[in-house]
Amino acid sequence: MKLTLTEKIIREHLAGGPGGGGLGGEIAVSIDQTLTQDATGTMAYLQFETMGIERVRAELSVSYADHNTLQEDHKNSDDHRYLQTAAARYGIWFSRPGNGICHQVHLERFGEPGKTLLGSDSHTPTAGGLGMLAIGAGGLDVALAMGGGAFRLAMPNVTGVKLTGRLRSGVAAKDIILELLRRETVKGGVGRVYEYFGDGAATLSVPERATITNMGAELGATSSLFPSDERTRVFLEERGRAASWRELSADEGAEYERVIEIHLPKLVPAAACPHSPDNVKPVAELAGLKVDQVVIGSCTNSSIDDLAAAAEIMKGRVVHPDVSAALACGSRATILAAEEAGVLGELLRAGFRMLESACGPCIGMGFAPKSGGVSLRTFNRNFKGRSGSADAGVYLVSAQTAAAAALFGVVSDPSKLKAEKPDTGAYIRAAARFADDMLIPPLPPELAAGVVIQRGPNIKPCPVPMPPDDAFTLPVLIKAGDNITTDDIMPAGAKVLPFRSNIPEISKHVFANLDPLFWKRASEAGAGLIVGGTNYGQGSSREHAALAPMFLGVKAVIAKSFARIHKANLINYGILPLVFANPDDWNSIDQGDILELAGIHALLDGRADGFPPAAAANKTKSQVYSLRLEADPNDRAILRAGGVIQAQRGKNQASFTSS
Ligand code: MIC
Ligand code: SF4
Repeated sequence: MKLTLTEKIIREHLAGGPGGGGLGGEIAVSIDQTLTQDATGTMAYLQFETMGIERVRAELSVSYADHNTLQEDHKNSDDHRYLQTAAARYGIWFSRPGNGICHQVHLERFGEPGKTLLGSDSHTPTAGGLGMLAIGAGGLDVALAMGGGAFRLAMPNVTGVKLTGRLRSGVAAKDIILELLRRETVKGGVGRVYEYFGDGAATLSVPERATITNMGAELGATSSLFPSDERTRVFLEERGRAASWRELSADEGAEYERVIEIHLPKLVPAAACPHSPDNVKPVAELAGLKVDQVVIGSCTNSSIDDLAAAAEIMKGRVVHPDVSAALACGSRATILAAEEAGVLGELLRAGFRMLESACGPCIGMGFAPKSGGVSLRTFNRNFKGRSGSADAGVYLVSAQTAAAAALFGVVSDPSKLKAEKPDTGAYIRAAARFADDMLIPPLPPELAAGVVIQRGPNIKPCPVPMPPDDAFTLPVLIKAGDNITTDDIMPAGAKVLPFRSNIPEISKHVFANLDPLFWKRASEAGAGLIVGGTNYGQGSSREHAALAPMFLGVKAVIAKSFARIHKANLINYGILPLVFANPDDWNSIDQGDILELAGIHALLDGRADGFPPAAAANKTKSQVYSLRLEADPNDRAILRAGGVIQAQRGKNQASFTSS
C-alpha cells in the first residue's frame, strides 16, 4: 500500500485505534516531544503536578518563556520562576526568556524529521517544515502526553499540495500560504493535514517551509507537513544537528483525499486584509495604501532569511518618516546570525526599532498601532483587536512586502524592487555555537528530586468542573456568529495575559471585546449556555477559552460547527459541545432565551446521539431544536465524569480499588 508521509509517521506512532491499530476513525498516537509556552504552560504544569508523576515520560519536553515577557509587575516574573523550577523538578528543558519564540527555537534546536510533537500552542505544526508530525493542543492534553499518555485525535484526511516551479524574486513563502488561505478559508483545514510535495517544494528552505506549516493553523488544519530532504539536511547541519536528519517522503503514487496545485511562478505578493487571515488580496490591489506601522517578527516570519530579505530592500536607506517599524526576531540564534551577517546592523541603521525576541506585538504585548492605524505585519493572525488597538487594521504580509512598505510609507509591490536573497548559511554556522547558552537542560533525577517549585501569589489552582446533571434549564448568555476566535472568547494582550495562572481573575475578561457585559451577566446567572455559528473557537489552543467559561458556569456551547482544538478543550473541561442538526435553528435563538436540555446522561452513556427534539426546548419561544453530540465513546466518558481530570481520577480510583 502506498502511504502519504502523514500516514507513515502515524503508523510508526500508532498507540491505539479501531480494529486493533488500523487507520481510520479515532486514533491515538504516541508523542515523542512536547512543548509548552509561558501563557499556556503554567496551567499545563499545574495539571502535570496533580498527576503525581516523578519525571516526564516523553523523550523530550521543553518549556519556553516567550509570550508573557512584558513583566509589568511580579506576575509574569513569578510565572517564569514557577516554570523554571517546575522544569528543573520534572526533567524538562527550559528556554529562558529572551531565547526566542517557542516554534522558532524548537525548529532550530529540537525538531526531528519523522518524530511526533505535541505543543500547547496552535502553531506547533511549524515543526512540520522539518518533516515532523507536530500538533497543537490544550495544555491539559500536553500534560497527559508529558505523563506518557498517547494523544487521541480523529484520523485526519490528508490533502496533497503540489508545488511546481520556483517563486519569482520578491514573492515569498508567505505568499504561498496566503494563496492557500484564499482558496481554502479559515475553516477549510478542519480535520485535515496538508502535505506538500513537488519540484516547487524542493526549492524551498526549511524556514520558508516553516512559514507555510506555521500558518496551516490559520486553515484550521490538524497539521501541515513537508518531506525531509537535502534542504532539511542542510538546515540541520548548519545548526550542528546533522545527526538528527533522516530522509522521509510520501510513497510514489500515495493517495491523497485531493490534490491542490500551486504553480509558484504564477504567484504574486499578497496580503491578508483585516480582520481575517483568509481575506487575501494581491498587494498590487492595495498599492498606495498609507501605512503607519510595520513589524517583522512572530513565529511565522522571523528567521534569518526573512531579516536578510528585508535588509536587502532597506540597504543604505531609512524607514519612511510616517512609519514606525520594528523587529522582533524569532530567536536569539537568529539575532546572533543576523549580527554576524551584517543584516541586523543594516536594519537598525535603517531605523527599525529592536523589540525583544518574543511574541510581543503578535499577541498584543506592546507596539500597538495608533488609533485607526494601518499595520503591516509578517504575522499569522489579524483578528480585530488582537494588536491591542481595537480599530486598527492589521495586514499579514511577507518580510519583503513589510520592508517595501517601511521604505515607501505605502503598500508597495516588492517584486518590482529586484532585491536578491543572500546566502546566510555561513552566518548561521558561526552563530550556532552560542545557540544553546540560554537553554537549561533537564537535571539528573537525583538532583531534580530535591528541587523546590516556587509559586507566586498570582498562581491559583486550576478549578475542576463537576459531573453534569441529567437535565438543565439555562439562559443563553451570548449568541455569537461564525468564525468566533478564541481571542474573541478569551482575549490576550498586555492587560489580560498576566492572569493566565489565575482563572477566577481571567474569567472577568471572557468575551470582553465582543460584549463587555458578558462577565457580569454570566456571574449573575450563575450558569448558562453559549450559542455560536460555524467554526466556533478557531485560532489559538488556549484552554482558558474553555476553562474560564466553565468557571463562570457555562455548561454547553451550541454551535453550527467547532474548531478542533477548542472542541477538545471544551470536552476536557466538561463543557458539552453540541451542534445544531439543522443549522437554520441558530437564527431562531436569541440571547436571554431559556433552553431546557434533558437526557444528558443517556447521551453521554452512548444511549443517544442527540437530544430527542422535545427535550431540547426553547422555553422562551416554545420551539424545539434537534442537537447532536459529535463525540467518540472516550470523549463521552470524559464529559460524563465532568472533564478529563475527573475521568483520570475515576480511572485511578478504579485501578486502586481493583488492585
Ligand atoms: C496565539 O498565537 O494566539 C497564541 C497566544 O500563541 C496561542 C496560545 C495562547 O493563547 O497562549 C496559540 O496560538 O495557541
Ligand atoms: Fe507567539 Fe504570535 Fe506565534 Fe502565537 S502566533 S506563538 S503569539 S508569535
